[in-house]
Amino acid sequence: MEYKLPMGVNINLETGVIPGAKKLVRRLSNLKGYFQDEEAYNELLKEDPVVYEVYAIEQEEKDGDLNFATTVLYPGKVGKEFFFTKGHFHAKADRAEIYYGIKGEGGMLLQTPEGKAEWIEMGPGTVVYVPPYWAHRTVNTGDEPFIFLAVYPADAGHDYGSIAEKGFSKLIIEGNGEVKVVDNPRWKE
Ligand code: S6P
Ligand code: ZN
Repeated sequence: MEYKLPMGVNINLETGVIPGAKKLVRRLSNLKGYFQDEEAYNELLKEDPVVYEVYAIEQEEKDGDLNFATTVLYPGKVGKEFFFTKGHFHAKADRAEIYYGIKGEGGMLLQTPEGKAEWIEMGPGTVVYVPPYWAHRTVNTGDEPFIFLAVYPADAGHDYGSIAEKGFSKLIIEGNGEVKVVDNPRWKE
């Protein structure tokens, strides 16, 4: 038996950076078609801001192993919609996940394949359990970077297709200075 070696790393709790992790950057141009307000999207595209960064330590896609990653989700809005991550089901749809809030304010939007949605507010110290089969997207509802850790099975994979095409049945928007969860007018079952 060849044993893998254990390791410990320190997450920078101010920046979200994990030393030695693989870094992924998602700019607004990588989120074409995701936001409701196309005019606001095209206007902001001139600057093409970074919407989020992911620092991931990933293992081979094997049953029983674990990956972990931090996400730094920047504050901002496209029209009234707060900045968010793409959102995905797991390719192996029955794989669950744990999130842990590190810094900033936001929340998680979850959805079953039938379109039943749930919104869970997150701040530093919040643990969110993502059950098997639920798609998940995080949203920054604050005015500083929203940073969190995710721990997920190494063989979970990502299935972005259906969210890219249909979105979530709910939108997280700003209205009168408050965070509102509203129906997505474009949602079709
Ligand atoms: C992976 C986990 C997170 C996200 C990250 C970016 O299963 O849920 O690390 O990958 O927050 O979101 P997305 O939807 O672009 O992968
Ligand atoms: Zn996931």
